[in-house]
Amino acid sequence: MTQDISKSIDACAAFYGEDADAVRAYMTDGQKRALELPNRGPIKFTEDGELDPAIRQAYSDYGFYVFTNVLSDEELSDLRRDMDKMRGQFPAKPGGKEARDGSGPALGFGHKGLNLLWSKPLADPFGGTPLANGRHHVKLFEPDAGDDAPEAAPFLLVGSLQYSESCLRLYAHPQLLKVVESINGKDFAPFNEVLFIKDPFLGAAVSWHQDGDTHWEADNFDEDIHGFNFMGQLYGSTAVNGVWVVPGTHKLGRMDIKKMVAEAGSERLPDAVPIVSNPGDVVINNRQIVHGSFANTGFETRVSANFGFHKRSSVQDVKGAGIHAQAVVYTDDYIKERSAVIGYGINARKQRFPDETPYDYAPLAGEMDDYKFTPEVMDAIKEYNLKDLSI
Ligand SMILES: O=C(O)CCC(=O)C(=O)O
Ligand SMILES: [Fe+2]
Repeated sequence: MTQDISKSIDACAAFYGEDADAVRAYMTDGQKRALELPNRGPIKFTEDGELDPAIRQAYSDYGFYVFTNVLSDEELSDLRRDMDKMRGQFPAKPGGKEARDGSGPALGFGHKGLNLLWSKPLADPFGGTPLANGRHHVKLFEPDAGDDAPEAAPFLLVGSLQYSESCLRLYAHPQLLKVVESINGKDFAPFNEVLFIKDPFLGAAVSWHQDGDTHWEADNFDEDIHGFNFMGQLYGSTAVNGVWVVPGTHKLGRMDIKKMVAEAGSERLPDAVPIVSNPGDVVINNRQIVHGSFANTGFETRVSANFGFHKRSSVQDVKGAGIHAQAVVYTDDYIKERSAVIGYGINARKQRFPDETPYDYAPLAGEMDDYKFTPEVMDAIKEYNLKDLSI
């Protein structure tokens, strides 16, 4: 089912010098262990529209679940086409004003909010730095990308829905939003949306971390309080290019990652497993789980279309953490404004996939006429991510 990655594992190991054998064994074993876990399969609901209890339980046990074949071939090719188009709109290098394909201004140029982030090839830009409130405690090994590598490679596109109609439509996938409802309640709230871009022999590492920032000490702390991300896979993911997670850590509170790495004797945490997926699969990943990805030293591209959701009680009247956007108190109006992209997404999806039953988002019930999707909407939602609900 999943890709044969033996060539990539060899290529990857060769970057690690004296650790080559250890890396080869870790990648090979991880890929195998991941496929043995009972946390993958199609999305299923009960007759009452709840997420299948066995899936809910497996998601709770492991902190992630791979929903297989969620995206139709049509939707997947829309997403890939948009990805190629966006790559053309990237500047040739960081900060460039012009799109590299000559189509006009570079994507995100002049935006106040986070947009396209770059990294030195194969580096770990967050690891061991104070960025993102210092949540990436250690720096991962940074393989040498070689003399022919460019100075910087695209790494993260933040606020992706404003750049791609197919990302906006994916955001409103009715089955996925039913999953959100089942876990976070009918009045669920947005989080943020990004594309993680991990090109072969260039893609940067994301050091081990937990995403949540706000509610670790809360009296009502539980495994779901910092929400989750969906990760839509445009090309699949493997042990070499994918996100690794430490199952179960999403229930344990804030983890001491430095200590975990010290005890393991290396950055290769022994209890971690990679998220292995095929193109068109969509992963649900708890934001509290210890997770990260190594630099992509293999032949396969990974692009994950991430989009996350919160319980309303986790964000309403809560002061944001300031990682993804300004740290303000999230009022009802603020959350509603940020939720407009759900309304537009639902309508955009209805136009593209008229045979599908659209998701009915309770907080916008009776107001959907205000969220008609037209091409102008893509301008109207420019910089919508300034209001990401960062907790
Ligand atoms: O995709 C990756 O490599 C990292 C993903 C991640 O950290 C996240 O989704 O929170
Ligand atoms: Fe993360």
